Amino acid sequence: MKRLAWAALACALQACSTAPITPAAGVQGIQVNQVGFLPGSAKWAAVPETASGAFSIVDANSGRVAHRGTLAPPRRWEPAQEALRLAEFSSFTSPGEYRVHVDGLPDSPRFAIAPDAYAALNAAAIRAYTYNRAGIELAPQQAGAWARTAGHPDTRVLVHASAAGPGRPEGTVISAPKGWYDAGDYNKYVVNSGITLYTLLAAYEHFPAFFQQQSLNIPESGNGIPDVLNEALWNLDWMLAMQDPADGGVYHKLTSPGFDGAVMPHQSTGPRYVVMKTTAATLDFAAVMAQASRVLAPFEAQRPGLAARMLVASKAAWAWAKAHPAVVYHQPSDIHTGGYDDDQLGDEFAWAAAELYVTTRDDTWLSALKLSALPIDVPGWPNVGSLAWITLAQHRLQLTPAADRALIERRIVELAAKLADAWSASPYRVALQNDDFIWGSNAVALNQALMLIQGYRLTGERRQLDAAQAALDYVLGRNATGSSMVTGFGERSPRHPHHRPSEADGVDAPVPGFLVGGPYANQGDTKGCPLPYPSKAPAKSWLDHFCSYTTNEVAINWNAPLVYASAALQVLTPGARSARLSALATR
Ligand SMILES: [Ca+2]
Ligand SMILES: [Ca+2]
Repeated sequence: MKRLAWAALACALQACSTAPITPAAGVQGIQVNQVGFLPGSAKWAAVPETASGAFSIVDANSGRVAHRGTLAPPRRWEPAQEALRLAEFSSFTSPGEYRVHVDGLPDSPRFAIAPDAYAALNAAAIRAYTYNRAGIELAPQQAGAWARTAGHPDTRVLVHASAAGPGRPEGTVISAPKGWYDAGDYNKYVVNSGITLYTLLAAYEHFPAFFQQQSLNIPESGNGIPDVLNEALWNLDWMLAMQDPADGGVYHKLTSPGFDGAVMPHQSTGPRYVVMKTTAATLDFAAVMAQASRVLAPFEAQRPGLAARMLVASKAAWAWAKAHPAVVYHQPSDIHTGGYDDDQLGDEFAWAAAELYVTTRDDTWLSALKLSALPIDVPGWPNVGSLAWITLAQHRLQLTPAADRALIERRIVELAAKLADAWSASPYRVALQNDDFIWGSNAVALNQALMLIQGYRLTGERRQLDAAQAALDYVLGRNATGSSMVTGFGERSPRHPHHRPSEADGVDAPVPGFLVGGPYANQGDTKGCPLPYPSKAPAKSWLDHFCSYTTNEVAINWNAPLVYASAALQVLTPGARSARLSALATR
């Protein structure tokens, strides 16, 4: 996600005018999660209001009717500016491949009911990070059609004037290899890495058994470290190099001066810079390194000394931030890439303190946390206070006596209840409201799921799990665009994401496993796009075209809650396969 307007740059390039367009739809079809459901999932579809009163679930291959139900009365869902009727079939649990049928309408896209319904989705959502790795060749045996040459070794990176210090004057050459391309561009940003790594590491910390049995066919597979952690390490290793060893401060980003055109990574060869140390980047670094030190401690044999080094790095970063508590990012005049500027830093201080506290069990950090004054809400890259709450709740049974465990549980449960209420009241059965259709709205839905799942893990209240399921349904096709929002998943899914490798690789299908940003009410890129949005309705403001960087870009922080939610629902949803993993999950 970028705050910069890069329409002019992205769409002045030839790439905007070439690709064929999947009609994005003024969809009047049946909307359903196109990946599908676990047998025990709550199951909903949405049907246009004109439909008759009955629906059926039909076998996708034979056409045989497998289940019959009655449509709920039509209700208007404001974000889509239309009325729909809901079809609930939660009681139907037979594994198979199905479509929703309503007389007079085309059948819905195909979906599955399967005990491992989200296993492939989860694997692909993690492998999307592998595809976005800097500094590595992707071999055909691992990357298939999307194999590519290495780009951006980042072993000779220049210290920008804004980042110069006594030990490293402007122009000093440093090495900061590996890391993930942040989004559809080829730059690497510490702030957005913060919430991204947090969410991936939390997924592992909360559901270790699920990830321990997963093999992703990535370059490190089989090395004794679960692959989700191997993938996280690719970016953690880069981040360690973003800290100035002289003072503990952390550079805000590693970037080209401007955005590249639609080229492959190895074709982007200009100079790269580390730019400006900031308080936000340094605190996000401190938080993630304290968390990673804890999560990676069991893998001392594979990475000797790493966990200890991360904790030292975290404390050094904290010390720099305390001494420089309000250094906000200001874009230098010769740098034009993403800003990720954030001038509200209380949440970053709290999150870093929480991770240091849980990892060290030292009450000094608990005092620094100022817990009673810390708000809780649906998180996003500039709004990370909730990550502190999640970590404290996860470790609530091991905290020191000074911690207010009741407060920690209450705050999580209050937010989850509020979100579940919004889901219950929604005519469309999603927690999203009209003003949630911001840049990256699909990740808003999934971060709502993240918080609902935390509530469910504390209360066991089924409606909190079902509301989280609804958020996953939403990004997988039960939405007003009628399309899945994850590349490669669903009969209708994004074909032209704002993702340079997908645009430039000559492969018809986009790189799979990426969540696109999704509907954005402001439709901020219309000037650069050769075709109009299908509707003014907030929930339909999505364009499956490379030009639409505000609705069809990919980003590491958006995929992370997809990884979390798909794993959590696979593990926590009552049912045969999940029960075993649920018993093994840390509660
Ligand atoms: Ca903030
Ligand atoms: Ca392509």
